[in-house]
Amino acid sequence: MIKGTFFCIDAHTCGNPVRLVTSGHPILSGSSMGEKRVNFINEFDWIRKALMFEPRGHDMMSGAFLYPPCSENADVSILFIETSGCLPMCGHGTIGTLTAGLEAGLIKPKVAGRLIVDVPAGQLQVEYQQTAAKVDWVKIYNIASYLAHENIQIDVPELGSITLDIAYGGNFYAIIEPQLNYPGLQDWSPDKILKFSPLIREIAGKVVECIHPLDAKVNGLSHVMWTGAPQQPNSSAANAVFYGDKAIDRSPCGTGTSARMAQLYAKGLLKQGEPFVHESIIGSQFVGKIESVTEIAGITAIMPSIQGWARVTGHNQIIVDDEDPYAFGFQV
Ligand code: PYC
Repeated sequence: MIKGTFFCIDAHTCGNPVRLVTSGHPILSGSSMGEKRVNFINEFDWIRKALMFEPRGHDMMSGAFLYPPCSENADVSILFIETSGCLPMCGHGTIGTLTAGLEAGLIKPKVAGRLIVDVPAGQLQVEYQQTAAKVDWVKIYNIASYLAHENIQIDVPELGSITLDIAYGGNFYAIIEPQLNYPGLQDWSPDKILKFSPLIREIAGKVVECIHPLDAKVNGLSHVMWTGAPQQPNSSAANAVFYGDKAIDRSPCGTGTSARMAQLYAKGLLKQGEPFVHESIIGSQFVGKIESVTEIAGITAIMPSIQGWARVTGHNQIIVDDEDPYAFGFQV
């Protein structure tokens, strides 16, 4: 029996996929996107699995649903879906979703060039530039981001001692900078990222607690960022972000860039207003900036912005037939 039919606009943000699902939305309970996200996870996770995992998706697949605004001042809401679950916030996902949604006429901004977007992690202010049918770029004013833990030392089997910081930028990131047992991204293979990241996430996640001080629903160390010297002369730094079970972000990672700027700010290495051009594992770039500095629950936090671009790659109608043994996907 056909359990669901989903029309999707497939796109990528700086190389990382975004599947914007434009029909087949489940009706979600809750008044905020945080509550709707929990309802989706509890009752409709089969949709995420069917659309994200093989054979309809792949290890890096990520996507989103647009919902009506939850707040009076907002234009639209986004629910993120990934192979790893439902992220509270996703930067590349927001840039791709808004680009595809605006180009298809699915989002009607109250003010051209500006949007207010409700996401599970909070509310985003957005600016974008659209020339004729195409969105050239999207700039997200992300939620408050902060350094949560500094100089955590762990022992990683077959790697040895690793020192890392943990910062929040919409998700919690273990940030690993070059050191004795890690020469830097330029001398580190994707195989090593895939091998050591889950171990580091598991070990570090047991050593420290990662809970958002204002919303306990946002918790858990989910992402591992490996940093290094950039390849492009105009980049400030390079990174590769591991998430889910096997994903390495092809984009420079929006929430990761926010977390990284919060970490660098806390260490006195990045100033408010200074452009931070962050390079991904494939050389694509986001431009980040610390727009202002604030405090949440007594913690110094930055208000970051991230600017990037996305392109639509195709339209896709996906059928989930529960007589298909792989209706809800699989992972190898
Ligand atoms: O851009 O925030 C991001 C993101 C998170 C996971 C993959 N991309």
